[in-house]
Amino acid sequence: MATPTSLAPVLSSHWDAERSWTLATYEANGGYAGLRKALTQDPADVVAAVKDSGLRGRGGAGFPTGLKWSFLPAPDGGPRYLVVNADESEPGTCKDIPLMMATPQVLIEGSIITSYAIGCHHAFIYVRGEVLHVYRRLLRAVEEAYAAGYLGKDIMGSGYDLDITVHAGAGAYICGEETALLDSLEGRRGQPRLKPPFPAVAGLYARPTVVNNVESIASVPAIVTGGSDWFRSMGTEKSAGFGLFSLSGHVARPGQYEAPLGITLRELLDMAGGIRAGHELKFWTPGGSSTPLFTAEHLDTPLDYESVAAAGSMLGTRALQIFDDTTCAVRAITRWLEFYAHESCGKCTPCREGTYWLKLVLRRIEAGQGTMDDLDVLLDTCDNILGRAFCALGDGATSPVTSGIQYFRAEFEEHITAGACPFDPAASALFP
Ligand code: L3W
Repeated sequence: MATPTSLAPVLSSHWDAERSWTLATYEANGGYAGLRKALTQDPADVVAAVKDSGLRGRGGAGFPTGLKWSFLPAPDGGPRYLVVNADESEPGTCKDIPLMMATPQVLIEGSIITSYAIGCHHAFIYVRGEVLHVYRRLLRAVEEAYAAGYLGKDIMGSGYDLDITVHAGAGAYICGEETALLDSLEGRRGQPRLKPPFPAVAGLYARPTVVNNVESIASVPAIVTGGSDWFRSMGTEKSAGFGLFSLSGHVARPGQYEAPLGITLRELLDMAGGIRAGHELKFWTPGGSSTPLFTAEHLDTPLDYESVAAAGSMLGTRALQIFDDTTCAVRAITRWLEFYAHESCGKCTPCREGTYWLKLVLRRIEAGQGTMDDLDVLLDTCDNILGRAFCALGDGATSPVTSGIQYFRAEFEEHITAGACPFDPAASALFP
């Protein structure tokens, strides 16, 4: 874990401490000071502090966190819920899982503060099914928090009660979509629901529910202790604070880098030891494979929501997958579409059929058996998915295809005219 000199690490401050995941280490590093402070405040003031901080959802969409909390209707005596989306599955995204492994208590502290702020007495952490080690670590951390009086009845003598349930999914990308997650949590097949109503109004068991990403909730304790002005002093005016950037692929030191929003890939690469020795950057994803590709011309694009959008992509989950000049763009895009076609939940036709056909046509081109018309078929298929799919999965699947053809049309055409892939897969070593 590395951090630029301009920012003292916050979320990752003691990831390297011995047994960082224990409650004792967390408390020794200032853990639970935020909860202690929050419990002396009016819940509405905690909501206001998070709203003023400018924190935006770290799960991909960047929706203002405090604003989402304030959408909950006035209490009516019935239950309301917090559901933490820990279903990290977006290709390239690897920040929530390391965070939960290193410091699960910060997620629990953030969940308690958030629950207190929104008047919730039962919170859920929905964790991706494949990551059993994370599930076990969270279960143990929740047990420790109960034993220390941070969870259960009359938390720290405040009169406030909260239970947390950790739930493991069955391993489906679609369950990272907030309403599919809620269906899965209720015991149904995970498929997205029509919105509106948004979960804030009718979520888990049709009750008002806040669904937030792990990193968003883990940022809350620091905002409560440090204050909203401190948080706003980092990042940019509209993209405040810091975040975890996951660098993977052809980079000397892949990993998670905590940095203020607005940092550039060039600066992040300086921290990560640069591109693989002897090679040049070819293309990269700013926010996971669901976000349009960037190339070397975007090395100095500030990685904040506005600048990335202005340059034609999305900040998404800050999953920076880096590919050098040995990588076949067609192969990489085909691999991603194989993923989306496999993970499409099948509920809507544009996504179910569209991702399947994109995969088939891409495989054909990659194998040197495509025709020039296939490029039009790809773009036309994307056109019939984008904005027509039931949820963001379909839209996201089109991003690598349309941006890939935009930047690498000549490479697609070369596969067709040469009747073979011009790249040696062993040289890239990422997509054997
Ligand atoms: C109440 C309103 N609530 C919006 C809430 C809404 C949700 C949040 C954002 O997709 C993106 C997607 C992926 N009243 C509201 C309201 N809300 N209006 O605000 O909503 P939305 O629809 O903008 O986005 P989303 O459906 O949450 C998320 C992109 O993230 N992404 C995904 C990564 C995947 C993972 C993973 O691995 N699990 O994170 C990457 O880029 O493509 O565009 O809570 O309810 N009027």
